[in-house]
Amino acid sequence: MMITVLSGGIGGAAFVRGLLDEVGDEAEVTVVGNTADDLWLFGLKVCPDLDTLMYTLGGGIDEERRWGRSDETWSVKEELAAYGAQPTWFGLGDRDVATHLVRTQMLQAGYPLSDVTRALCVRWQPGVTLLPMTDDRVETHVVVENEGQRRAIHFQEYWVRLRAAVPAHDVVMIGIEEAKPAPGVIEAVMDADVVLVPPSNPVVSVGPILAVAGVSDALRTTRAPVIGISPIIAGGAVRGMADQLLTALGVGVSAGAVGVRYGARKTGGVLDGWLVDTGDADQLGPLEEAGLVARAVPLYMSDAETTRTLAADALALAREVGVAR
Ligand code: FO1
Repeated sequence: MMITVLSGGIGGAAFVRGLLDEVGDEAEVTVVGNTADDLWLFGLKVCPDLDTLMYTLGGGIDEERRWGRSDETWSVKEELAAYGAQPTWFGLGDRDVATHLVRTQMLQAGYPLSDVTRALCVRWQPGVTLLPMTDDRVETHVVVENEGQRRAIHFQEYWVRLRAAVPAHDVVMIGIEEAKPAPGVIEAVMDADVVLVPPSNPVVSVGPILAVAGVSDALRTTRAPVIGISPIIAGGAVRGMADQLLTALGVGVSAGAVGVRYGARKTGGVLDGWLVDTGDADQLGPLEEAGLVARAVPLYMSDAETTRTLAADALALAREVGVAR
């Protein structure tokens, strides 16, 4: 069985780990990773969501932070700060810098990001095929207001330096119009038996993937059932800043509103099914009215067992929808 997952960083990586526990070697899993979080820092290309996926699935992640490397040290960061080098707000770990050095060296030698990602995964053996959504440069910037002046700052500055503590007035994906899907991305959606949209941030993680040319059309036409999982539980984001960003886009911060925003394939959207938390069962009505097959199951991924059960629930809904279609 071929399963394709469209994923951001932390939440998506946790879900995929549970999915791999559930399917074992019964399925080939391809993960299309968001690259709009990426940034150039001190001449190095940092790909936070690809690295979070690679480290989490390859056993190198720091389990506390859920980003960056385990057993990390920060000498490079401290030395940069000693020089007064800006920015100082982004956590560059020494082990993590090695990943960015290898990636940057390969990019400068002319390799596309998809080749670089494949090369890095030779070491980490994540147990999935990890594809960047595109080999082209895309960067999410967030429009904030400062003393009456509106300006766009990189998503990482909004999240890491400002902790999303100021309102976002808009979210823009620089370069998305020119971005082409990376090799294998469209095929991964079209040839899948199941496509899953995990509880990643719908605005800055899944949104960019859907905005890459051809991806949403592939989701609308694939024979595979497409099942999504709400990143919002009881009106709040489980982690990160999805609430601020959904509000910026005028989307309600609820499992129902996010499901309706993705939309049902039968009405031009990208999903067949949508899982909400048991506590949000009141949202099932509007979701069904919007054409989605919606179910309420425990969504909170508190440990390996609950995450594996969530993955099993998503696959069960895929089977139910697959038969129905
Ligand atoms: N998140 C933080 O909250 N603080 C950091 O200093 C930080 C550094 C960092 C370095 C490498 C990397 O791959 C991820 C990093 N993240 C950090 C997470 C990053 O902001 C992610 O893009 C978000 O967590 C959204 O996925």
